Amino acid sequence: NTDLYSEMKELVPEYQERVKKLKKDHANVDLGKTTLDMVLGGMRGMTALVWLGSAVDPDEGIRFRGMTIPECQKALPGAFPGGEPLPEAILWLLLTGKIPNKEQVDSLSQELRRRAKIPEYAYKAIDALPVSAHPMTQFSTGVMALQVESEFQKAYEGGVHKSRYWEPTYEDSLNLIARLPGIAAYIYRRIYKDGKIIPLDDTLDYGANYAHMLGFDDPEMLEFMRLYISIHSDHEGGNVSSHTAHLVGSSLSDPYLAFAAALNGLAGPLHGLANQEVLRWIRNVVKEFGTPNISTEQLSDYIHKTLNSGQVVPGYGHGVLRNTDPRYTCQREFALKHLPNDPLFQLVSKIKEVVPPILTKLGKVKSPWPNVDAHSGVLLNYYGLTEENYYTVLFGVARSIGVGPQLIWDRALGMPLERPKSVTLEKLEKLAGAS
Ligand code: NMX
Ligand code: MLT
Repeated sequence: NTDLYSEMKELVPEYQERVKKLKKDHANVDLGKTTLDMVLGGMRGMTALVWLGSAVDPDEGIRFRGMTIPECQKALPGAFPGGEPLPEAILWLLLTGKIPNKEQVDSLSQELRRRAKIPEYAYKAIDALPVSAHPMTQFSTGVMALQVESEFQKAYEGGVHKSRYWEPTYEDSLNLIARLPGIAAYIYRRIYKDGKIIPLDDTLDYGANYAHMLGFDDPEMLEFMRLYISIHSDHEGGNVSSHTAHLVGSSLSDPYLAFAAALNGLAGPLHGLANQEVLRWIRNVVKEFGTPNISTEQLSDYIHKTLNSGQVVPGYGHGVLRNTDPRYTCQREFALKHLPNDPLFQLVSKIKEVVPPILTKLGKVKSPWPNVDAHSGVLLNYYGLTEENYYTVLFGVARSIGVGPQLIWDRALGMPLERPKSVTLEKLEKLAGAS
């Protein structure tokens, strides 16, 4: 099939059968116990979700449908031979589990462009906010405005049978993914440029078009955007944004409502906002010493100053990873290839040498290594996207490519309302024998 929907139509019954069999024959398989530590510790290590698109190994990092980032870079079609994977290819892979060919990816590119029309009132909803509103607030508002056109909501009101929920969910998810770059670019141009919309270019792929609508046309920047969107798309199901989308979607809220909620989680500094915080932190280092070319001692002093004032070092540590994030590594490789002499890139490399031993010495940080956010800012800055408050919007556009497919599968597989049990503190003390 060159068409994604036809591919899904074939896959859905097969997956439904697999889930039915699991539930029928293996319902009581033990997936590990729940400890008090997990309940008080943000559910770390508790297996509680199924997520089809990707999984994170603590040491090795992300695999998209079983494939590492270097494997994706090799196997997935790019804009040109040897180019970075196209976000459309990642979308196809995450949704179907299959590696698309160039024809399939091109047809999906075209489909996304066809779906990209943004209603006028979505711009107006954003315009109702002051320009000073944080870009993520404007983004979440824009997504809420897009919800007016939800196919799922219409179908539900029209009494659609539950076996067909996935179909309007597919429509909404694809429309949402298609429209996000336009909404996101409008916000950028409204806040930082002349406010004029740059129309979609019918010859460009998804990542390149987003860069183009922001106002960037340097082929290297277009290539970085393809890589950026691909690697930020998915990070299994338990991260705050993905989990939020799944949770909200489980009440049969449509994909727009679920994704707006996900964005509000992504906007937190311990999650997606960290990329903004990283560049701000790096700029503050440069401001403090008057140059990016600083000694290890100076950097070490600055890190201690951050820690002593009760703040985290942004871009370091992770809830699951216990090693350098491969998303950091592939951005580093991109930088080594395209901007090896950039002073801020060199500072980022130095930070990677100095931060981990200091965090390790604290004795409580489970992973002292850099995560994805430690690197993206200096690359964006190099290509002229210097406004760090905007960075989480880019992350948000990318995350729709991971969240959308799972919402489709949630509905196709009849995933139920998510409703875990909570306990009171008194009950917890009683269960622990501490009262
Ligand atoms: N700088 C200073 N302290 C840290 C850091 C860090 N980078 N990372 C963890 N810690 C502290 C953490 O605050 C906690 O302290 P306390 O017990 O006093 O509350 C202690 O170490 C144990 O935390 P962990 O179990 O290692 O980490 P946890 O799983 O709770 O949190 C993060 C994970 C990512 C929230 C945490 O590492 C962090 O705050 N990192 C900096 C912010 C960041 O880069 N976030 C982006 C994550 C990736 N993303 O895009 O979402
Ligand atoms: C993500 O990409 O969502 C972050 O690395 C956070 C996480 O996985 O918890």
